[in-house]
Amino acid sequence: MGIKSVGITVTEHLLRQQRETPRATGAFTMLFNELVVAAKLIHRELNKAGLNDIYGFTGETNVYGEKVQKLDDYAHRTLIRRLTQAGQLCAIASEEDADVIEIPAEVPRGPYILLMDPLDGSSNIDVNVSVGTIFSIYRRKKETGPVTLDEVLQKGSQQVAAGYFIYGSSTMLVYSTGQGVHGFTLHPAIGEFFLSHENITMPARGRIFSVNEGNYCYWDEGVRRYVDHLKSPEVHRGGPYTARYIGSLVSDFHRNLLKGGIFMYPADRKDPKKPHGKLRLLFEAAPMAFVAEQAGGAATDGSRRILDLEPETLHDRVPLFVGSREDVEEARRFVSGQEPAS
Ligand code: P6P
Repeated sequence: MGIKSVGITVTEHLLRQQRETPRATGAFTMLFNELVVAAKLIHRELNKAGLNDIYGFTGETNVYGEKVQKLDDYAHRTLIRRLTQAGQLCAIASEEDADVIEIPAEVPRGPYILLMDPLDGSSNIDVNVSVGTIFSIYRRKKETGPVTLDEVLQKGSQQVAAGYFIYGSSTMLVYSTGQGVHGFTLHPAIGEFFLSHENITMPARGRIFSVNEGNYCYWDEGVRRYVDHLKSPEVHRGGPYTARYIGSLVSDFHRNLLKGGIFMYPADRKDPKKPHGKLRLLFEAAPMAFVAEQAGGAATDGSRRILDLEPETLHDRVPLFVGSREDVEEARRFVSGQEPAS
């Protein structure tokens, strides 16, 4: 993209990328524009959440047995409604639904599959902490016919696009289609996302680590030694890293994307039903890994590259170490036991 493009809208940005993509039909641009509309609607509801009865719970529980926040449900339904009418999808999978949502045959369909976490970090809504929508877009493997589960269970390296909306002090979109990572900020009075962070690159090494140390006693030895290392006075001769943990993946990831550092959700022995940690491969780890790598960072499960992992089920959980590539590599050495005990 030649001329300095800070300040263009996300639609203009998409159209420029479309013009530079051989055989592009505009289907992806149409799909993405509906994703943006859905995010604007979610932004609006979130910003008045304290003023109507949209706080709190629906009384239902999701596939993970977690209580469903009313705003979770609103975000889920809004995304499905808007993305379905885009006419470019053949299937949607949501962290909030146990099974793949197939687009009805009578609705215009397309070659894309959307995977989403409609409102990640929603347990923070009632205490006014930033939350986000995480999305991942794949192309189906077959040309026609009903979508099969194996078409949805693709490796993260097959993503056509991935990114997130973060509803914070401002609402931002950060996304990549494999041509770098770009950030757009919503101008609420105009209702447009304007390019504000072109070609985001993550520092090779940071000085921030993000992890829930409340799980320390449940971690494996290598993870404990790594976190102890980051807190020790001599680490990298610069003294201890800074601890920053919001408890909202999109917020913790976004800060580290811009400033450098590492986010971890290691496997832990806290819940025998979740031996691989809490985060979901398809709905959280893979899209964040795609963005991180496109920004020059890295993402592993402690040893393997996240984008190489073959999903076995729609709701696979996976340990996640994501952020500055030198930090992620150092974590891998500790977790694998290659780093000598100090
Ligand atoms: P914990 C939010 O529920 C979430 O899925 C991520 O956004 C966040 O990083 C993580 O869980 C926080 O989990 O166990 O530290 O509260």
